[in-house]
Amino acid sequence: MANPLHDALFAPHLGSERSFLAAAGGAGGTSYGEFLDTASRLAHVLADLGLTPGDRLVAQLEKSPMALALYAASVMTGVVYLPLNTAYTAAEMHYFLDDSGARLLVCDSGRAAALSPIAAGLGAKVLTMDANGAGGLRDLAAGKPGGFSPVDRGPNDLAALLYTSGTTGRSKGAMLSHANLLSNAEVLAAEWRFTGADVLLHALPIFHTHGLFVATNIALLTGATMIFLPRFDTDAVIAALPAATSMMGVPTFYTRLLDDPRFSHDLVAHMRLFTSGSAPLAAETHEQFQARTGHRILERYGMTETNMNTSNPYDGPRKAGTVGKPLPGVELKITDPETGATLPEGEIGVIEVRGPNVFQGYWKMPEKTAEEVRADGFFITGDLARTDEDGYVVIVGRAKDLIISGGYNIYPKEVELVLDELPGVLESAVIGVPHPDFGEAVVGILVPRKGAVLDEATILTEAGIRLARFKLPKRVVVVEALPRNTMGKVQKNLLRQSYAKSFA
Ligand code: MLC
Ligand code: AMP
Repeated sequence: MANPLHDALFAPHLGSERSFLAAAGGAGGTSYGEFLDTASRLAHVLADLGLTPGDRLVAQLEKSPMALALYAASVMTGVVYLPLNTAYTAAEMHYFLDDSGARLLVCDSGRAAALSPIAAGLGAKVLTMDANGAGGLRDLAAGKPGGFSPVDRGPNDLAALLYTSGTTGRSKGAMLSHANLLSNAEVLAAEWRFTGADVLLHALPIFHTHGLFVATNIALLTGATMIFLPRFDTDAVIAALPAATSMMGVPTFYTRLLDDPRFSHDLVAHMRLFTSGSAPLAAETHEQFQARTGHRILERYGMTETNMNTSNPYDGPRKAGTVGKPLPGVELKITDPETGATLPEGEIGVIEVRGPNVFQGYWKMPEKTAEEVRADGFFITGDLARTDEDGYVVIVGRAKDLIISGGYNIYPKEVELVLDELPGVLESAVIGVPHPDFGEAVVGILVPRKGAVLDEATILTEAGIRLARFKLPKRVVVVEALPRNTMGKVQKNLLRQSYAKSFA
């Protein structure tokens, strides 16, 4: 019998009293044994509800040890775990529940009234779980035994389905297998020298690859402890740093810390490692960080579809403005976007990657998979880059029309589709512009219908019924017409130039 993720991440820790999820001071919290005991009880609930291997479980949950245990329970039962951003609206949730064919939705009790009718209409059961773990799911779990025999799974069986927004405005479910997740955790743990002595400060959300897989799977694999903060809060992170050895963050974490005078050399002198990813880390931030703390942030590059692809070295030079070299086992090439031919060193093209980390394709979208994964297994990332003289990858832009704000991806098309439907709006263009806190921020440029008067507050309120708050424009501009080229295509580059200083 085998279950790759269970065998590598959970089995070694069954019954262990070692600390897994620590409170802010680095002590107390949940031991490995307690965590796996909870996960086993949850696994019994899932099995008793009739969920079978391959069924999808949607979790829209505040970050908590119980929410993390639900991921572990899904692995144990072979159920495919599908975590979703707590910011998603009911309309967005409808899409994910429907597209994934979810059998079970687990959500906060405060959201159950809004989501239950949607789930019921789609044939999914609903159970509640609050930030403190309380709710219908825990009540059911309380009566179950603490051990669970994991369901047999092969390396290519799915462990998770993570939705990632798409150019067309329709999100795609990236199918991630046991082997995809485990191979990446093994490589990263070794490359970044994680051991059971590490205390990882975890302030990321757990509904994305970064917080759920990169951070959590490495900790589980190596027996490390995580200081498990509910979210990134500068005060809480500064209070927790003295007990930590390492931290993983998006660039906004680091710019916020650098803005705080309490974030000093002495505060982090004992730290072993800071990593950054999910969005570009400005070379300036990297240098400021070193000047303040003496540490060089280790920047790496990944994607939902591929897990992590490249990393700056633990021991060698960590070059600001680069994402390092391909990880062991990952093949990377820079290709001509038109022809797919591999380009010589130094030329700018699209990053393509192949390896055990690369996903199994998009859920129920074979045509999308075929567009983005070549027959020989290389995945076309849509990121534009070149390699430098040492083979380090320098990301210079994106071939895809994507905005990355505070580490969250927003496809302009999805926002434009919602804006275009609002009363009084003739058409819209959504762009990303530089933002001091989020790296990039969404700006919506709207053209009113003849005679209509558009008001920013009303636009945002109405769009907010459909779209998660992080996708909403941070600024709305009303113009008479959008700039177009001779083919009639909106010239977003001109708009980006015009509004580049919106948040300067
Ligand atoms: C929150 N808001 C955002 C936002 N986060 N707006 C744009 N972009 C974001 N990322 C909204 C809030 O709803 C609020 O709106 C307003 O902005 C101010 O919120 P805040 O209190 O300042 O935000 P905060 O809660 O502090 O969150 C900011 C953050 C968070 C950066 C800490 O977004 C975060 O943890 N990001 C990490 C994302 C992540 O893990 N990405 C990994 C993806 S995996 P209003 O209207 O209510 O005032 C991946 C692959 C890889 O990319 O390589 O890792
Ligand atoms: P997601 O779809 O949320 O997984 O986001 C993946 C995208 O984030 C990649 O395609 C890149 O565009 C971007 N990304 C991740 N890490 C980095 C990085 N270190 N530097 C620049 N962009 C990054």
